Amino acid sequence: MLRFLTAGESHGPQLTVIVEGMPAGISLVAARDIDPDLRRRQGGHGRGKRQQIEQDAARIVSGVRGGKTLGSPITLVIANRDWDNWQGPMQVEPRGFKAKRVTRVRPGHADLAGVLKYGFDDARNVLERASARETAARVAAGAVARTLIGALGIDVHSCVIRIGDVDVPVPDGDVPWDAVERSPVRCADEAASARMVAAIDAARENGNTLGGTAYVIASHVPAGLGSYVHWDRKLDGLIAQAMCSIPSVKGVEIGAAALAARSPGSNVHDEPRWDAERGFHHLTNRQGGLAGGVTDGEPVWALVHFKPISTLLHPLRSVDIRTGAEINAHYERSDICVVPAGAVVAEAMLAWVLAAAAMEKFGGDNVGETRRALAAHRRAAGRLR
Ligand code: EPS
Repeated sequence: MLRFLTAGESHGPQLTVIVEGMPAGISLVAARDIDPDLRRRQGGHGRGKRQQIEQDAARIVSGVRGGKTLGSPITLVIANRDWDNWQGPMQVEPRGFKAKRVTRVRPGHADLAGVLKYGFDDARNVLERASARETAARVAAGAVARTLIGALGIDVHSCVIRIGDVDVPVPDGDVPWDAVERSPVRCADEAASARMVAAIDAARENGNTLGGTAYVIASHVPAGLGSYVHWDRKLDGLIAQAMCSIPSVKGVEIGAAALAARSPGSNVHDEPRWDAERGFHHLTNRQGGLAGGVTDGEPVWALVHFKPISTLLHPLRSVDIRTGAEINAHYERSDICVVPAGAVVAEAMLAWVLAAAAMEKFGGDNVGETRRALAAHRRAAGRLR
């Protein structure tokens, strides 16, 4: 079973990730396979001052020898450079500790819900872990997963299709991924990119924040990942869970879900065909590569909707949890828009879910075994019954 665990507070000394269940024999080099994704997560127009402090890089401290995975747990460490500025309020030891309490909880953030859950009198106990800083650890785990699915021929990409009220159509067909990577907002359309940048700048001027929508797609996914036999093995459900676990995400569409909801069935469902060259395939892919919770052999794609970031320079009104008085919410600093970065996190989560599903179906202690099981499956799946 492939699984990962992250640990670390936003302003603590480091983030730690343990990835367990990776087969042996996969080439894994942090500077080549993980750090580029960490840098992509830090980017995007609309990021705040924290990203100017951090230069995220992963240090592998277990599970890899001579550049190859060993099959043992892989531990990754990402240092928080901002720790230098927070050693007092984030001190681990009790002696001399003085908390600077956060009591003016921020609307839209986990502050109040977390305080109520854990019985805290200081929202910093919540926001340190609820911070989107944790997504750096997930992107690192996703990058490890990407080396596994990459070895199986699957690739994962993302782009931004909406920021605030600026949008482009949902891609159908090939996206120019180079153009996406060059865009400051990860949008392939240059004119729309410029409008999105302008919208973010206007929000910054107004002390406001913006949300939007990311498109995420995995290609060359074999048919048969996931299962229809139990609700908690359905891969569309697992993808939705993974996406909704990303901070700021409030909605996920698998394939053209919103369009399907307002269309007659004859315009929605994907007709299958068979030919000797491609085997079974579909004429369209509106179901996002998933039927009954099982991959159908088409690319898996989803739309991920992000709400605007919660911390506002011109704060909303809130409550002080000490006094009950109505007051402006707490402000330290914040991003204006995280949708471009969020798209990179969504990519990591999709890579992860597919890697876990591939390991469940194909298994293998060594990636050669995994590859051989996949090749046998692909041959069998292409044949007429
Ligand atoms: C983030 C780190 C955080 C925030 C942001 C994203 O760092 P800091 O709180 O020190 O500025 O910049 O997270 C949030 C706004 C949030 O609400 O979680 C990161 O590394 O992505």
